[in-house]
Amino acid sequence: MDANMSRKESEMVKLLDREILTREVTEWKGLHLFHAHFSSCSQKVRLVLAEKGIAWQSHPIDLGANENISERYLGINPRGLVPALVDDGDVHIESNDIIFHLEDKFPQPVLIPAANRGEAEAILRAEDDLHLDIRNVTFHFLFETPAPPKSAKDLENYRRFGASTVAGEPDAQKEKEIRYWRTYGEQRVSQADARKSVAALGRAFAGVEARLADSDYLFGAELTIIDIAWFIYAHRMVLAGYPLAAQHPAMGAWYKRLSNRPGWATEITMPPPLAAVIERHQQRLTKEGHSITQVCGMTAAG
Ligand SMILES: N[C@@H](CCC(=O)N[C@@H](CS)C(=O)NCC(=O)O)C(=O)O
Repeated sequence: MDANMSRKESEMVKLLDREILTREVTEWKGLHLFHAHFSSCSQKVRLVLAEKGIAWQSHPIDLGANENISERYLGINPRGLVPALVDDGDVHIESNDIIFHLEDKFPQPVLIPAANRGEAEAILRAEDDLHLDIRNVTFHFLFETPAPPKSAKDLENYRRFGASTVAGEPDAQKEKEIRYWRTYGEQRVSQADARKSVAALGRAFAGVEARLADSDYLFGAELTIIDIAWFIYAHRMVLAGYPLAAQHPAMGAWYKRLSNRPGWATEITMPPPLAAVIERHQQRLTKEGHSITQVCGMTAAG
């Protein structure tokens, strides 16, 4: 993402009415979230909803079955990504934009303090920029799909369905996603790329660690959206076998504290079949000398 772009220009946000091709949602009242259980961006939004005590209706999208690139879902989010929020018939996409929308509409409890709003935007932008790294880590150290998860036909439909603009502008994001899936289908995530992604996330975590040197939360004494966002990435890395507490001790303690917060356990509890898939994959990696700690030269303790 271009560092000079503002959030509005870069992440855009609310769809124009003509871009909502699945028309039924324009009639919906209240808050509806399209999301997936094991999606970091969905987790972030669900934790915001939980912390604010907001009632919402759940519309799970099965990423494994490519429901996100069905004609119906592309008619709701032309980028084919979760989450998407429908609020009284308006469609908001991009998790960070959804969060700012929720903060403005439901200001209590405050998750984005007014004094930190600009900084929070910048941090969330940096976090969003690491999304591909989180994907690389996930698809290398958590599981690896034996067959390409999206066939050539799936990708053709991905390109074909859904509006060609987002918030009135031609949108390059969908093509980027298609390229990612084509490359992943051909070569998966190489060990070298996975290692680079772990290093990028480790550098970001060092910044988080520094913030925790003299406060319980990242903006001081109270939980904010920034804690939620980094918690989700920390959790994904822990699942990948990253020794969080050994690498970043203050962050390890913060992670443990947040894990015990009411309502957060559901976000970090893995459905048993998925937990079993991850465990099997990691046992194989370890046996081959390719686990995250072996590949990145870290001690496994922690
Ligand atoms: N920048 C987007 C990223 C959304 C995103 O990439 N979502 C992932 C799940 S975390 C997704 O929908 N992946 C589609 C797939 O796996 O096919 C946001 O913050 O909402």
